[in-house]
Amino acid sequence: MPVSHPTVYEPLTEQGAISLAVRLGLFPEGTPLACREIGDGNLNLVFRVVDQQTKKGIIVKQALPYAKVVGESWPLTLKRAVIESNALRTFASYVPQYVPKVYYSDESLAITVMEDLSHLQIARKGLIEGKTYPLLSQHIGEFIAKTSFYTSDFGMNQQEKKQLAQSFVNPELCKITEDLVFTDPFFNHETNNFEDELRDDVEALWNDDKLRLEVAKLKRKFLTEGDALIHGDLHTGSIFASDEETKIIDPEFAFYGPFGFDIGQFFANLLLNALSRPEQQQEPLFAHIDKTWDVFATIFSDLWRTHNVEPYAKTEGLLEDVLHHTFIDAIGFAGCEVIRRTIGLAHVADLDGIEDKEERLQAKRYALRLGRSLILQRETLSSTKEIRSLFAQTVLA
Ligand code: SR1
Ligand code: MG
Repeated sequence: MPVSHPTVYEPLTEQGAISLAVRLGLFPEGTPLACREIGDGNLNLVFRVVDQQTKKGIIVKQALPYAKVVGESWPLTLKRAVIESNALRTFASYVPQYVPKVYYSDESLAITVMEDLSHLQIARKGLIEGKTYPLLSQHIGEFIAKTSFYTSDFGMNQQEKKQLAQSFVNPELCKITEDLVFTDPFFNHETNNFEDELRDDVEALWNDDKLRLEVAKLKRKFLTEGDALIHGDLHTGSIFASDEETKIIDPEFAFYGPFGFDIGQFFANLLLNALSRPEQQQEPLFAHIDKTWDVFATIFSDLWRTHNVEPYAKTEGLLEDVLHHTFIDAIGFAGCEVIRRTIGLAHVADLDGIEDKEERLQAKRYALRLGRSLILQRETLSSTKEIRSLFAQTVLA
């Protein structure tokens, strides 16, 4: 019986995802297929279509016209699906080993069909279980260094860079970050979400003029600095990992943004996990922060010296200046992310999953203090190693 296929947008069903996989010829004819919707993120439908005999699968991801985490009252552009598939393809041209393969995309149906990564685990889940993923920071550092260098004015033709930047203009998704990361948590805003017991700590943040000024400076950077094509939402829930492999998923927030943003979000989510662990299990997370920065700075610097297209590249001090500002910004962005994941709209399971209420509240108080210190002291840190003492001071204060 012929199967009809929608050409105008409608949310897929599990059967619809199977039909699509068959139509695309992704499985040999007659393969017994099963499908389940497995999306547990804030925004999209994610279907896994599996060959019941070989257990091999594919992923069909579809954007919904609203934010799933809030409901239909928060409409959201479907264009993010095309941003995501184009970002995955662009990243794959530099670091194919760190992104899922894209098999197909359809802009009008807001669909991306891609490699099934279910042999890996979402890094946030694994970290919460106490895993350490020895290669995680090596891979993330390399991913950020290569994608940001090669899409920047230093690594590609500067006219082509502007065209690429144009194709990644992503105002609606950037606005989510502008609001949820850089604004709402620092004001008494209705999107905030925190326990009554934290009200005094939160109000202290809202009344902190010094902090407000620094967050405003960081927000301005996010709004205005188009250094490179960044992932835009590089938290540990956007990373699949095992002890050997790392894959970065979900770049629907991708746009031309500041070099330090992805690094900062990754740092923040490692720190949020550290806050959920007993002290003696925190070191691997700090070591990941050190390694991410070391790998990023080393690879970025090598590419700068060997592949730079900018006539000023060899000017004494320019690379150091770029790295210095990227570092400071990353620490500041990390502070904003730590705070918003604690009291803003979208939380993280690392903190919310702490079963004991008093321990959970304490971890969240520490998170607020840590976020504040990262933002206010970002220019005083000279290396990631100092994050350990900043963390210890916050927790002991
Ligand atoms: C309404 S979306 C909330 C959050 O989920 C995404 O993963 C981003 O982090 C966004 O800020
Ligand atoms: Mg996401």
